[in-house]
Amino acid sequence: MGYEVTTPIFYVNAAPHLGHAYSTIVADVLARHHRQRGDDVLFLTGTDEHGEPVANVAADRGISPQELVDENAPKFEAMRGPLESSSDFFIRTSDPRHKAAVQEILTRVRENGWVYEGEYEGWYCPKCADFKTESEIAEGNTCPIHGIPLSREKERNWFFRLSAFQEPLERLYAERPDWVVPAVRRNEALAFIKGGLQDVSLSRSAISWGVEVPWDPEHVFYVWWDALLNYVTALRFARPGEDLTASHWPAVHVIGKDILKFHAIYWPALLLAAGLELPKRLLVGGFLLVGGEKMSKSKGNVLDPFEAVEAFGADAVRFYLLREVSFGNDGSVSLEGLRARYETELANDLGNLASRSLAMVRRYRDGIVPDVAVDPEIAAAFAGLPDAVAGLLDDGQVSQALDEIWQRVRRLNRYVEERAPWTLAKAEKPGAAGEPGAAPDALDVVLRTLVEGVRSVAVLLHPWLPAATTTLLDALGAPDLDWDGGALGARGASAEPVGELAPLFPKDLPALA
Ligand code: ME8
Repeated sequence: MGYEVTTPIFYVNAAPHLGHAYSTIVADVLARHHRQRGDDVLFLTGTDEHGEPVANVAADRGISPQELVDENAPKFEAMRGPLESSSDFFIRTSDPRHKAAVQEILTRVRENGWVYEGEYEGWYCPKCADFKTESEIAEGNTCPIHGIPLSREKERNWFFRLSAFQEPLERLYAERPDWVVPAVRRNEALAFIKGGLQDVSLSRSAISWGVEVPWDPEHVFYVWWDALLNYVTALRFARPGEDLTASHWPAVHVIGKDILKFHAIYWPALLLAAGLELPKRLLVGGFLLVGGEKMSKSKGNVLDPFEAVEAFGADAVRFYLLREVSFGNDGSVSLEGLRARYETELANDLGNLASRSLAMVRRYRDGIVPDVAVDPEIAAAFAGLPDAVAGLLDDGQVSQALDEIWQRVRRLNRYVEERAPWTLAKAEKPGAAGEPGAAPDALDVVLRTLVEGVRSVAVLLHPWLPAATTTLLDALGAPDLDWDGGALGARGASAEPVGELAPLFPKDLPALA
């Protein structure tokens, strides 16, 4: 089955920070999980290269906007490797193929009767590239997101009849109550719709850096329309020689709460106007905070994803962000917090569990995992786990899904302490294995349960910890990532001994600056 998952496409007038990395990681978790389910995944990310801010920065620097975006887009593309992101395609909105598709789709929207010419006057934030409605204007006529003064702008424009979609959008929200998650964001979008929708500009004539309006070349399309359309235009050229529209649209979108209005209101209206299907889901994340404020370049409080990965590794950064900032909520992040979770959860809870389990099988059974059934108590604790995690992921509960698995990691740690296999080993008489009522059976069960438990959580944790789980599964001689195979007990006996395992999360971390 085709599955498309997207990140927001990033503005290129700033360098990437951990806030940008967050949505990439969430989308990557979903992409990897769906590959494990056997879906044909298209994980799409990219850069949003048009609009006034880019044109302004380029003018300040005395270079062309195209030169500026060519210089900056690779900085976002470069996050892929360090973050272990498995994105399949990186779209850039200055790509001529994207521009041609935008022109074609918006021409169709006009032919369908949803576009007219008029004059617009309103309060405009150049950083949001957005006119603000009355309810969105902060004190002193400033932008509620950027805190900068809004400017009064007036221009002849092409308009999109957003007001005509009031009723269809209300119906969408009534019929698909979980179309936007979490519910707090759904309610926010619905309240905005119920407050009354006004028509919005489709084009701008004050700038020329954008996608030309084909029927009026003095104008370019307003950057948000061009940007939103990336999610469908990319399907035409992401895979050479194929058009993935029929197989992969509609997509699941991962976004931040600051761009809710565009995705939850403008985007479905535009798709309806173009006669296209609506997205499957909008998964809306909160903000990463530093010192109680949104991490952002303008606040000067950004953490560099490349530095964080350099110090702790991609797995740890991915894990930390999703564990610390429950997806959907805001949460504070810091390198100290990252180090703490690295040491307690990754190195101790998971790393130690894996090392000890493999080491004990090697020591007590020459690496051969005993061919016995897993302990029924642990089997009960793991029952239904792959389906439960998949269900949470489908609902956008990416942090809760991780927590479900982590509770099992903790359960296995308690199991080691409860059964104390080292004591069972001492009680074992040489050659006693298999004798009725003898101790070896107990040790066999514990070892088999631990190894199979570690394998099960490794398969299920793969979307969050791709590198460590690959190492671990290789050491177990069980590299298969098939999601259903993540069920406890899904793997039978093997004649091959387990391999050696170097520490998954070494404790010799560099000192923090
Ligand atoms: O909004 N915490 O681009 P962008 C969490 N081009 N997420 C954060 C964050 C933080 N501190 N800072 C930024 C745009 N983000 C548009 C999108 S989509 C068709 C066009 C998230 O580069 C932010 O919420 O300003 C947004 O979802 C994403 O990074 C891109 O931000």
